[in-house]
Amino acid sequence: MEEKINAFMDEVKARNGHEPEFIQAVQEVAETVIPYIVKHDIYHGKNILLRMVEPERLLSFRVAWVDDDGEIHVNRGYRIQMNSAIGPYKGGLRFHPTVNASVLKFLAFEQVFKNSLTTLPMGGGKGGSDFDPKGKSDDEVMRFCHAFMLELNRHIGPNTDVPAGDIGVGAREIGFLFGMYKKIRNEFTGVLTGKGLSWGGSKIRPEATGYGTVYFAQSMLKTKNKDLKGKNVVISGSGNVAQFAAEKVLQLGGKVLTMSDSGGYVYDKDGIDTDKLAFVMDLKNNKRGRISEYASKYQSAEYHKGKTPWDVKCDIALPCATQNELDGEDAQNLIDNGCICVAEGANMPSTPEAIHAFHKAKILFAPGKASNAGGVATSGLEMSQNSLRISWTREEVDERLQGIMEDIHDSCIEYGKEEDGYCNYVKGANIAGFVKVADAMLAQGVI
Ligand code: NDP
Ligand code: 2IT
Repeated sequence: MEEKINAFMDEVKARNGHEPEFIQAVQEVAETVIPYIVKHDIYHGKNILLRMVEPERLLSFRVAWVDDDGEIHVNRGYRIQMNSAIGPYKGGLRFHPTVNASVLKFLAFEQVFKNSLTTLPMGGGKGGSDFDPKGKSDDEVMRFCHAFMLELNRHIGPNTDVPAGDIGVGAREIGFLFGMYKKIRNEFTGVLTGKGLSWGGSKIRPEATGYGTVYFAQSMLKTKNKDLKGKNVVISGSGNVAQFAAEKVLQLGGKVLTMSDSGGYVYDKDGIDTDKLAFVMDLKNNKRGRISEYASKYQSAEYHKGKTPWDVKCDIALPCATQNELDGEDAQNLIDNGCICVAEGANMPSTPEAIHAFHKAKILFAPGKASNAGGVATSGLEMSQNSLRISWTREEVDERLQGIMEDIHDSCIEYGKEEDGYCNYVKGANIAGFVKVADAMLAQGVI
């Protein structure tokens, strides 16, 4: 088996050798899915995984824009249309200086499996730019978004490809992007998700990724007859996903000890309660400040510059910032400190060494493509509401979100439960996600 996996990976590396994040994401899938393919005649010998690692289309384009001082800047824009076997391409846009083809291909690849897991008819895609929104004025961000959509508009559409937010792309950016799409195409359609509530957005979409991650953690804990009540929770990040993960943890009776950004983390021994979380939301979403300001405001908190929060003793860890933010040593720290459950809010935040350590210690570990799927699932619900030209209540959307997260958990158990009863959620998510897409690809022939 190892030989088969290595042969496959050699081929992937030969074509994509300069793309480490993409190779990392493919390796994890290959290790869990190839053994399944070999055992199932309908998939064996069809090169399905080889077809899945090649994007259906990879677009790269120039984005030129003018700053407030009249200076001209050039950024690179991308859209990776990875797989449309089960629905229109669907996935976020990331604006961050680290964005490149490797990062977006890993995200688009994971998105294919994640979207399949949601049970909704969505293919996988991802896009973005190396543009850095930090330190830019609202007008500069608007001009950049308009310039970006000037090109992107010809490649997307409500039945073709439906982008949304990701790192650096939130409500403000989606508004500017939607405005330009509508202007150029002269149509009001659900071409983006994460829209404002008064112009086609869905209730609960801003909350969905963070809430969904905590719902998933709750389902995992339930298999051990445990819940979130009274549990100490360490969260990384302080953006969209981290904020609403924290909110749901508080609602379910847990205590949030940390939040972070790329500068460092804050540890509040008294816990980040609802009022303090409101401060973080205002700081990050309106003032666009740094998490270090939390420690200046609250005396119960310490700021750890340049550090990640994984050495803080906790029961549950929710990495909600970015890829590869939690390595093997961090994982060992968490395990040694008694952590029983890790649910990824971010995409691929744990390195392969970290995942290996979690599995070895047999603690509950959920990969992002399962536990953070609530965001894109609620995007799928936004698409349905747009098509029907109606909007569901908060309660209706939240109920559907909870149902979808439970279904994803069930799928992981179905395909991931091992002989000793331990659930390998990585294996479960990869195989369950694969099966639906592979069946559709087989039905549609070699294209
Ligand atoms: P935001 O831009 O709202 O927040 C990102 C957070 O992560 C910020 O606190 C940011 O700090 C921190 N961060 C970003 N890059 C780094 C880095 N290199 N090192 C340390 N910290 C970093 O993004 P989201 O909350 O939307 O996204 C967070 C993660 O969740 C990403 O992995 C994303 O792909 C994933 N995700 C998002 C979904 C969504 O619906 N938005 C859905 C599913 C997954 P700083 O401000 O200093 O940059
Ligand atoms: O990684 C993700 O799932 C997202 N950034 C959300 C994608 C979406 O289309 O809502």
